[in-house]
Amino acid sequence: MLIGLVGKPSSGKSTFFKAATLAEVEIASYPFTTIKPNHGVGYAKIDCIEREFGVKCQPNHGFCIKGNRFVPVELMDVAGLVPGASEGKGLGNHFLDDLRQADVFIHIVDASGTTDEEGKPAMNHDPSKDILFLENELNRWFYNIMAKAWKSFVRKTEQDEENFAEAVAKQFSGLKVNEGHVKKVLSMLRLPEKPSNWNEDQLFWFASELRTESKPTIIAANKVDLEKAYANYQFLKMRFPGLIIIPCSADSELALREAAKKGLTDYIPGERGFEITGEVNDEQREALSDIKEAVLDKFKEGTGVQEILNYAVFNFLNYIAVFPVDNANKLTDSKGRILPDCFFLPPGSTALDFAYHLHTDFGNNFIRAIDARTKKILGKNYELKHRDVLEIVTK
Ligand SMILES: Nc1nc2c(ncn2[C@@H]2O[C@H](COP(=O)(O)OP(=O)(O)OP(=O)(O)O)[C@@H](O)[C@H]2O)c(=O)[nH]1
Ligand SMILES: [Mg+2]
Repeated sequence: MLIGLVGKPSSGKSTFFKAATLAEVEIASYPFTTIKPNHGVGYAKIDCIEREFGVKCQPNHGFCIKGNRFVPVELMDVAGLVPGASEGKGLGNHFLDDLRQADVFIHIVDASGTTDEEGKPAMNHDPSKDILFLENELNRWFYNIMAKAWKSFVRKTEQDEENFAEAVAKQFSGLKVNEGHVKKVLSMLRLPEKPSNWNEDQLFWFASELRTESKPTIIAANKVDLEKAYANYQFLKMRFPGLIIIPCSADSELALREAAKKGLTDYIPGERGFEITGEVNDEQREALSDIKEAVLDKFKEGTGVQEILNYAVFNFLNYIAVFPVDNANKLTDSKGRILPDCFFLPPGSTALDFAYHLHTDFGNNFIRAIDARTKKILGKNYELKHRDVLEIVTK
């Protein structure tokens, strides 16, 4: 699963990325700070099962704080996009190709209105313009990729009488488009039956809808700690009722996570409160108190960063988290560690899919799975549930 961060320059993509991953990346107030993409690991937050089972987990990847388990998800931060990027303006949109394999996008919007569409300082910039142009550039990027291959692809598909949805999914699998996406878009658009009869506009609609379907996009209304952002956030929600828009202050989340890492507070990502637990100077105390007042007390989503990541994983992608163990009674792996791993799988995955996810040999030699909660034996077709704990028994 790959989550891609997109947006205009200076909207706060790298700040969001750093807050989520704590990786060292460059952040600055001038446009095009990021040129080469940043890859990193962020975390979706779930209720750990350790309490239910009365044990203390020992995560191999990610971490667990007070029953909150943070499960790794891959994140990518790219260069900013400006209007006309698909025709080569700014840095163009070549770097978007790095995001072909993204399953979901987080569009970081500067909701404070203090930067223009190119990321330069401005006053009262209307952030709804950024949503419109960015969606358009993303769609053009998809369209350009599809248009290049389209004529010969359609000719061949029609000649060989191939199943169209299946053929599109195969041809554009590099964009992580699947048959389900194509079928949904076709039923929505009611385009002429023969794709060779589609005109350019019709192909553009098709490409745009396919982009929206295969890379659903959450809007992070960022910089809500700044003055005008709250009003702009409310306006965006009214202007785009069909979009998921979540208020966010990436900068606050970064400060909170860094303070917690230093042991200055007991902040848990995604929570709305914290206690000061270390030696802080007056300046630090004031900064923390400002964040509490301007962001945490004001928004039910807290700083929004964790809420947005969770929304992407669970609401958009409907992923389920599953814990593998080697011993269903002790909840340990072969080295005796308690609940060391937790993995995300797409909805509808089975016990056999899970076995293959763990290791090809597990899949090939699958005999049965054991549910650690009920100790029931499960067959290969058992459909996984969120927070299942399974032992896979192999030949
Ligand atoms: N007040 C405030 N400032 C923020 C927030 N997030 C980011 N910033 C500031 O916005 C500026 C741009 O942040 P970056 O994270 O570098 O933006 P970017 O989108 O990665 O920019 P490019 O790499 O140039 O595309 C920096 O000065 C950040 O400190 C926020 O939530 N609140
Ligand atoms: Mg950046």
